Amino acid sequence: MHSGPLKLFRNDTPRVGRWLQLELGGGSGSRCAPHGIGAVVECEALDGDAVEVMRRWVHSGSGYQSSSEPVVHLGFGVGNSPPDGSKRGGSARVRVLWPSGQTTVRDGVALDSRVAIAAPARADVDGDGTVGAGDLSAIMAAWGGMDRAQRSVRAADIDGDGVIDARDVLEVLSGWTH
Ligand SMILES: [Ca+2]
Ligand SMILES: [Ca+2]
Repeated sequence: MHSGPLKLFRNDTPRVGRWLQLELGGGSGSRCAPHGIGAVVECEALDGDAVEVMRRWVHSGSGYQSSSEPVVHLGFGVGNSPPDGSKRGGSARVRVLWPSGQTTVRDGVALDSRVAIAAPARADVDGDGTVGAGDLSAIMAAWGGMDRAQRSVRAADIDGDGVIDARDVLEVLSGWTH
C-alpha cells in the first residue's frame, strides 16, 4: 500500500559474509553518468584458496518513486568472516566497464572496505588513469571503426561523433598528461 505509514526495517542477523562497496564516479570531466549509472562491475574476490566472481549492472530506480543508495554493494561468501565481525585478509580484482567503452581495472582491493573509483577522463581511452601514448595507440587500433557495439570503438570515439578520426587524436593531444 502506498498510503500506509513509513516503516524502518533493520537487519540484525550476524555478519558472516565478506563485502565490498564501490563508489563510482562520473559526470564532469568524464564521458559517464554520475554514480557510474549504466556501467557493469565485474569483481573477483580472493581469500586464501577461495574465489568468487560477481557481475553487477549499475542502475537506478529499482523501487517505486525511489532508488537505492548509489553505492555498489557486493556481498561474498568467500572465506566467511568470524561471527564477531573481525576482519580477515582477502582482496578483490575489480573491473568497471563504463558505458563509454572505457575500462578501469583495480587489483588488490581489500575486502570489507569501501573504495571510490572515478570514471576515466574523456581522452583516457584505455582507462589507465593518464592521457598519453597508450590512448593514441588505442585510437589507431580502432581507426575508422563504425561498430559501436565494440567497446574499443566506443572508447576511441572520444567526441562521440560516430567516427574515429583526427578529431579524436586532437582530444588526446589537448588532454595529454604525460
Ligand atoms: Ca590512458
Ligand atoms: Ca570521433
